[in-house]
Order: sequence, then C-alpha cells, then structure tokens
Amino acid sequence: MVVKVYGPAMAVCPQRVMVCLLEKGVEFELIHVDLDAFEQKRPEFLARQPFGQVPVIEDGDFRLFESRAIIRYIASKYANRGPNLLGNTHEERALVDQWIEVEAHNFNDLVFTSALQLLILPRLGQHGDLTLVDSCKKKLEEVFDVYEKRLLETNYLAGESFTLADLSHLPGIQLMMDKLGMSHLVRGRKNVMAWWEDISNRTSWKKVMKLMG
Ligand SMILES: N[C@@H](CCC(=O)N[C@@H](CS)C(=O)NCC(=O)O)C(=O)O
Repeated sequence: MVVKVYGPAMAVCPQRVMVCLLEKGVEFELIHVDLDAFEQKRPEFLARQPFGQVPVIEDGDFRLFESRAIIRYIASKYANRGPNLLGNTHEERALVDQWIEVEAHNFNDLVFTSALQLLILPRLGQHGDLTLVDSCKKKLEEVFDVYEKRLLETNYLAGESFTLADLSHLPGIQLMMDKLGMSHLVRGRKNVMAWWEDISNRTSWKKVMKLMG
C-alpha cells in the first residue's frame, strides 16, 4: 500500500520524511497542503494533526505525525530494505539517536528561526528581525564547530555509515545553502563541507530536490 505524506514539497519537515521513504524505496503519494492558505489549520487537517503542522503520514490505517518519529518508524519498519539507517548495536543506535536529538534541538531551532525571519514573515508582509538572525548565525557557527570536530573522527555523524542522523540534517542545511545566505558556515569547514557534498549527492536527496521544483 502506498504511504500518504501530507505536506508541501517545499517545506523542510515533509522533505525529511520523503528522503527517508526514497532511501528505503517505499512508494509514497504526496498530498499537497497549502501552508500560505493555512490549510493546515482547517478542521479536516486538524483531525489528522491536532497541532496544525505538516507532515503527517498515513500508512494504511496507521497515522503518524512529527517528522523525526516518522523517519524512525520508516527506518525500523523497512529495516530489511535499502541502507540500514538506524545502526546495528545498542551503542550505534544510541549515537544515531543522540545526533538526531542534536539536529532537532541544537541545529533545527536556529535554522527555523532564521527562515521565519528571512523568508516567512516577509512573505506575509511583515519585517523579519535581522538581529535575531545574526544571533542564530553566531550560535550556528558554534554548532558547526562541533560538527567539524566530530567529522574529523568519523565520516558520518553517528559513525562510519550514513544514518538518520545525517539524513535529518539534509533539508535544513539545503535551506541554509540556498535561501538563508549561510553557505559559508558549511563551505568554511573542510570536514563539514566534505560530509555535505557526500550526503547531498545521494540519489534520494536529488529526487527530493526535483520534487521541490
Ligand atoms: N516538530 C515538527 C515540526 C513541524 C513543523 O514545524 N512543520 C512546519 C513546516 S516544516 C509547518 O507545518 N509550518 C506551518 C505551521 O506551523 O503552521 C515535525 O518535525 O514534524
């Protein structure tokens, strides 16, 4: 059965889910939700996702929201298909979880805040707070210093193979590179740049980029 993914292809959280489905070779149907028209706040959508946000997936009768919970579900349900994105041992799995948490709490909030100020508020006719963006940029420098050191030790964040920890960063870093004027944070760090070139060249991510248009 085809997995239904609700969300626009342009939004980073549905992209996290789509790239995971593509890695695993799981067929999916993208059901567009128009965020600018606030479709995500309508009762029929709230019945699927009570917080009024994308993505949500439907896998048969099973419904799930929260992009990182969804990618863990897909990677575990389809563990025997495609690359192992979860790690093998308890320790490997714990490291994957650790770096997914870092992505969610140390990295994503800063990118999200910057995108809100630089892209979303101006689209709604409001001024973004550039001082806030500057402070996010400074904090992101520190986050990427940590990544640079980590990626000197291992080829990927959680170890020697590509996992959900790396995959989860793809949408946010792409946004920094293309739309937030923050590519220097990646390009200025040798190990981070080599890692980015590697993970962003995966066939799965290139397909997501095509879906973005
Ligand atoms: N923690 C949630 C965050 C979901 C989220 O922030 N989604 C954004 C798009 S990337 C959204 O729906 N924005 C519209 C809104 O909040 O009204 C997840 O990872 O799924």
